Amino acid sequence: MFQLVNEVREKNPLIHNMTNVVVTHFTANGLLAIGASPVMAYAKEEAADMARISGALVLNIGTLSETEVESMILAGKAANEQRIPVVFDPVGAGATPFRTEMSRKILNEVKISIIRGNAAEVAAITGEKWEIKGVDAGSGDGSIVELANKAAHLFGCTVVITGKEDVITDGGRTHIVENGHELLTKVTGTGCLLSSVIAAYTALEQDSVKAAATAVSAYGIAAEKAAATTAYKGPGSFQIEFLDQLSKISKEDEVYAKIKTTKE
Ligand code: ATP
Ligand code: TZP
Ligand code: MG
Ligand code: MG
Repeated sequence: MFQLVNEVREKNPLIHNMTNVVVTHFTANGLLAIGASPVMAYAKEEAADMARISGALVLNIGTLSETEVESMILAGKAANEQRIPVVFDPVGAGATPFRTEMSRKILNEVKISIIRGNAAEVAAITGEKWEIKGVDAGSGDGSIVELANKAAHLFGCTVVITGKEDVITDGGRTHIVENGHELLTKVTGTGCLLSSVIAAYTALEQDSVKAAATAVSAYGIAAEKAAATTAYKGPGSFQIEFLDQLSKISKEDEVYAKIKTTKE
């Protein structure tokens, strides 16, 4: 499975990120660290052209505007025409009606390969109830496996719900990943960067469940290694070490993977 980690480094896929202003720099550095090639392009005059030459497209609504969503739809449709995978991160869906509405618009107009969000965001686009505070998931009493399954069937794609445990499912096969570290919740953009890392892996692996599970586990392992030497200092040092560890992750790290397969 982790062969893919090395392949991304060897093949250096171009990843087109239409993402939010909070995480742009961190996302570009994180993608460089795993061996991918990041590009950000938003203007409606070029978004579709950039999507067409990329290995995968990321649509992230973290600081959305109506104009940006129009560009995202142009890029998404261009990617769909060329069968280029599109990853959707519905940041803050459910927090405001605008975010939920725009998420639904994107999902209606663009064929998405993978949705990656926290439980509250996935619940919001699926029409389920879950507490949300801004862009952070609150508590909910449902099962995240059931929620992910419901979303996968509803949108006909792979769904990744992250949190302490991560669920990856296409509605048929389901993996639960237990890698990661709590410090990831103290650095903004770690969910957004993960969506872009998943995009880099899915650019080279057509099996989107396998691509996403590998990406989520490798990412969590890098966080565990970073925390081992920086947790006592705090999130600032962790963030820097995390980028360093992402740049070293390789197929040899599969021994640290904690991936449970609940449905084959
Ligand atoms: P939120 O805004 O709710 O924090 P997010 O979009 O930032 O959501 P997260 O769910 O925080 O995304 O996921 C980002 C990364 O952090 C994932 O790799 C996930 O596995 C990891 N993660 C999140 N919470 C924990 C935790 N309590 N313990 C370990 N890893 C975690
Ligand atoms: N506000 C709008 S987008 C954003 C914030 C704080 C970044 C969210 O990043 P993540 O990865 O979901 O924590
Ligand atoms: Mg988080
Ligand atoms: Mg997020």
